[in-house]
Order: sequence, then structure tokens, then C-alpha cells
Amino acid sequence: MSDPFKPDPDRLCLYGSFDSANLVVRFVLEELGLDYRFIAVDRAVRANKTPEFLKLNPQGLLPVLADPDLSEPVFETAAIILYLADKAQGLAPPFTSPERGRLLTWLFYLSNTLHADLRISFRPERYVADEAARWHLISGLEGRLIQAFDQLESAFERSGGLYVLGAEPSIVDFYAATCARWYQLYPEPKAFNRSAWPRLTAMIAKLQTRPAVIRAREMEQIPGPAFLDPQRPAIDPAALTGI
Ligand SMILES: N[C@@H](CCC(=O)N[C@@H](CS)C(=O)NCC(=O)O)C(=O)O
Repeated sequence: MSDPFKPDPDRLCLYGSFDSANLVVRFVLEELGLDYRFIAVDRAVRANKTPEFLKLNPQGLLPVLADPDLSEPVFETAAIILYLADKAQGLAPPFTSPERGRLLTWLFYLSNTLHADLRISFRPERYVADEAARWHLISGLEGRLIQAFDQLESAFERSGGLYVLGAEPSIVDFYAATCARWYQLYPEPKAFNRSAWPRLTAMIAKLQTRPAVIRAREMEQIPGPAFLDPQRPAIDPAALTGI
């Protein structure tokens, strides 16, 4: 049988399922104007746990990016978006820039802290079997998520511009905005505290009007605004066979 996840020999391939972490990568690909193929991985039938997919990412997680220029696929959202920014020379200051440290700090903060805690809040049963104990985990996490947005807000305060690095958006802004999206939607709807996080609110409100963001969210079957008062995707199952 042919391998449904075989990478293209001459094109970037993004593997994902709608509104999963691949959404961040999609925003970045669209914003950078890179040509790529989206390969849908149907999590409902655990396609991400098949031997073919595990060859791409042994964790069985999305997203994965395959690039014919690389010896193996890249996984981990932060690694992929940093790779793309460097490849296309956009959305991240170069290695020699004084701003590079700031970009790395907040990129790794998002990946290791905010995104990691959000993932636990989405699927607490994977971490704690006991239901009563799970409640304690969830309420502890809620405090940590609020602290993470507080930290981000202070980074935006210090930036002197709308975005974390100042006047122009970077991969960090796309990642932070998508975390804000997921926070409001999963595991159940909740409000984004606009008065506690006014700079973040202004940033995500502006970012969601960018043509690349609108294109990407439409491709991911997401109606309405991407980041502020977002909606869950209206998934067309036919779209899961690949785009
Ligand atoms: N640290 C990983 C997390 C990726 C992740 O959690 N992906 C989710 C989708 S948002 C996934 O593939 N879940 C499938 C599963 O848990 O089986 C990254 O940043 O790429």
C-alpha cells in the first residue's frame, strides 16, 4: 500500500489537522508567502499514530514540516517556525541582530511554558487518572495560564511597539496569538481578560486582520476572527483527505 504521508520531493509539506498546533505554522507559512502542501492527518482515526506517520514524528504529534532541503522532517512548533523564519529571512531578526535574544526568549517561553501548560489543560486525563485530583490540577493550571499571559503582557509593555519586537510582527506574535485563541476555546469557552492584558489584546486584534491570517484560518475551516472572540473550526470531513 502506498504511504499517504510520503513527503513531496520538491515542496515543503506541512502535516496537520484543523486548529491543531499546525495552525501556528500555517500562519507563518502564509505570512512568509512560502509555497507548501498541506497534508491532512485525521486524528479522529488516529492517523497520527500509524507507522507511516510515526516515521515523520515518533511522538505521533502534529505539526510536522518536511522540506526536501533537509535530511529529516522537523517537529515541534517552535522549531518549525524558527526554521521557516530563518529559511525565508522574515518574521525573525537574523542571528547577528541585537533583537535575536528577545525573539529566542519569548519563543522558548511560549513553547516550554504557555503552550505546554495549555496542552495539559486540554487533556488533563492524560496526566492524572483520578478525577477528584484532576480538579486540583485544572485549577492550578488556570493560575499558571493567567501568570503566563501576565508575563507576555509585560514583554509587550517593554517592546515599545504593538508587537513583541516593536513595530513589525515576528513568529512570536503569531505563536502568542494562537495560544490566546486556544485559551479562549479549549477545553471550554472562556473570556480573554482584555483589561488585564490590553497590549496583548491590541496585538491579537490587529494581527487577525492581516490577509495571511485570514487566508490561513479559512484554510483551517475557522469561521470568524482568529484570535479575539474566536470560534472553533467548522470541519468538513471531506477536507481531511488532504489539500
Ligand atoms: N510540543 C508539541 C506539541 C504538539 C501537540 O500537542 N500536538 C497535538 C495537536 S495540537 C497533537 O498532535 N495531538 C495528538 C495526540 O496527542 O495524540 C509542539 O509544539 O509541536
